[in-house]
Amino acid sequence: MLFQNARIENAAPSSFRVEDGKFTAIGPDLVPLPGEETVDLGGKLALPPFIESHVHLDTCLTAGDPVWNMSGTLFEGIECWSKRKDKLSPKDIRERVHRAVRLYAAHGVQFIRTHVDVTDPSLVAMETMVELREELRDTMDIQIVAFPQEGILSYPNGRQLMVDAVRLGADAVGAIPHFEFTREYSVESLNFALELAAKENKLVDVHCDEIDDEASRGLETVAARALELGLYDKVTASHTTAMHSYNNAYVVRLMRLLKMSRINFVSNPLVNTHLQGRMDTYPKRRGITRVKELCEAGINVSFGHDDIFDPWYPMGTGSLRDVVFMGLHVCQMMGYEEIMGAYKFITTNAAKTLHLGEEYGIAEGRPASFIVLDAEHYYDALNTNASVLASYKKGKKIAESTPGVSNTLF
Ligand code: 17E
Ligand code: FE2
Repeated sequence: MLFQNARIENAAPSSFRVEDGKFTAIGPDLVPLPGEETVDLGGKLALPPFIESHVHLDTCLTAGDPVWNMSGTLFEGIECWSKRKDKLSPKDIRERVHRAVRLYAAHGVQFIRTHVDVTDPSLVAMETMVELREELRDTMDIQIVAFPQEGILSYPNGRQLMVDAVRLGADAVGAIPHFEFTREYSVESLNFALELAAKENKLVDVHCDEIDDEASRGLETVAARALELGLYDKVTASHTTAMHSYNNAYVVRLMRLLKMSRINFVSNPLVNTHLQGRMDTYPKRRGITRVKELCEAGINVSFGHDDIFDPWYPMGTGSLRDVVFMGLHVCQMMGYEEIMGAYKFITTNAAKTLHLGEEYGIAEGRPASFIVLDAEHYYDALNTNASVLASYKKGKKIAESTPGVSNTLF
């Protein structure tokens, strides 16, 4: 099948051929082979599929059940979730994850890294998510992080639960240093998590310093261990909101280590704009990690949604456009080139974090997975909240949408 007249990643119109679920040719001068089916993409923007590099699918769609988060803080969210955990069952998890995956798919997402809370002696969410990862394989690639929401050292039997979760099939090991009881526990929990990952050949994704405390310094331990254990870019630091509040002298010292360690960052600008700064009066901190400076230093950063309608965030439709839109505002990255290239936060940069390798990208020989947006370039797509007209995964259309029409009556 020949797809014609597509602006691939903001470039001039071009064509690409898809055979047996792969891209077999890409270029402006391709002509249909005898009898070949053609699809005219009408000069619209084609991108590699969107990637959700940070979400909690096990908690999604539970806001207000059994209680609403009234303070809007991360810590009250954790309390609310602790109450909801008692009601978890395979049926409840399956139903919510299926709904969330459909929301994402309609918005052009084909890959999700989900954190799954393993501070639960039953590990029911982990077991169910491992099944769902298999079941949903044809429509959504899911990567699972064993996430100790209530701590590794500060939760009963926390270490063993992490080991069990990895045995059940987690792809990555998590940690939450800023939630551990003490600074010593926080360092020890990170040593434990990264050593477990090194031993079991897993990726790492740490909820790292998600607090407005300038003394929260889990990140330096994550980066140092990533370097010393040779894990490098297998390691990701998510949130890192305390970095917003670090003093500049410390950040300059830290940057050297971050570059040497080659770790990835995931920032969640939509949710952390809502959760952070809650103990401030005025001025209130934005509480987002230093995305602009990390990018300028050549460090890989992607953006995640983090939550869809759960104890930490009472909104969300599964559209990563909202995440990018907020991210560019709050990080003050609104230069022309920055806006035009911002899709990379939810495509190629996220692909690096997830280690998708040759499985991802519009290039000959790779799986023919791509999306078509109702715009000519990403600047316009972002600004107009353009619909994802079509989403193809390995050559098969898995979602489509018809843009709404508004008329002025004057
Ligand atoms: N849990 C956590 O520790 N931090 C978050 N941002 C969410 C869950 C959503
Ligand atoms: Fe998170």
